[in-house]
Amino acid sequence: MRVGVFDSGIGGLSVVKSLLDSHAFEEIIYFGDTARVPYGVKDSETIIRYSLEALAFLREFDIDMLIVACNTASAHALEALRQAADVDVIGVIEPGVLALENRLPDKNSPILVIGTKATTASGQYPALLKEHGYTHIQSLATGLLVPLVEEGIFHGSLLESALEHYFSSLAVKPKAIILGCTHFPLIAKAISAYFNHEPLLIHSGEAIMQHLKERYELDYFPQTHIQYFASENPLALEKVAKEWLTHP
Ligand code: DGN
Repeated sequence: MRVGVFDSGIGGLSVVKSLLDSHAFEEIIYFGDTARVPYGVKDSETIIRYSLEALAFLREFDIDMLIVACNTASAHALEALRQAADVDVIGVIEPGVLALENRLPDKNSPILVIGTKATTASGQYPALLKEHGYTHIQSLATGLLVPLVEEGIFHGSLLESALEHYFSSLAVKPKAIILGCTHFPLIAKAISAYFNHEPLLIHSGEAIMQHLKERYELDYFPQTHIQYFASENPLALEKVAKEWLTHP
């Protein structure tokens, strides 16, 4: 299978890591819209327009499936992409909620969803969580964590201050946290350490792979051929890919 993976920038590489670990793909074409990142502060119309342009680019590669490895684009553009595409389009939101349901069946558990401003404003995660019966949902825009990850700050006092800034006023300690932004798996350890009761963390890449395994007959490929494209500064994307794809 040749899969196209699209993100607003480098964040989708955390999803690519899960795709590579699965060995389910013969070929991955990654497109990061690095010239126009972040999508997380843009309005819905713009996010849809950019996402459709990414689809048009990836279509040139004759892809069999599109993975929208960006929570912000999944929250705003999934329907438009599905209408425009002639292949299956998989976003990260539904797989994230289903992964949570598999691992935390108690629907009264307090759930925290963190993401960009645009993802939070869309209300997509809380709406779907409610549809699945969850009753206790807190949703928080934690956009400052995105540039910290992009700066390679995965631990330390600066990150701890940002976590304190966002989480200190939470009314209830979450039993599970949906990492509703592709950057956040890289700081999963720090987030877990902040809440010293070890909440369950839901990671978009792992959730998407679980979702695909349950719905498709996937083959095993010992090697995956991967090509990376960026709308600006591809060398910077390459550098981050080398760092992130070996990140534990
Ligand atoms: N990749 C984006 C997301 O998962 O929401 C985060 C980066 C951004 O566009 N702000």
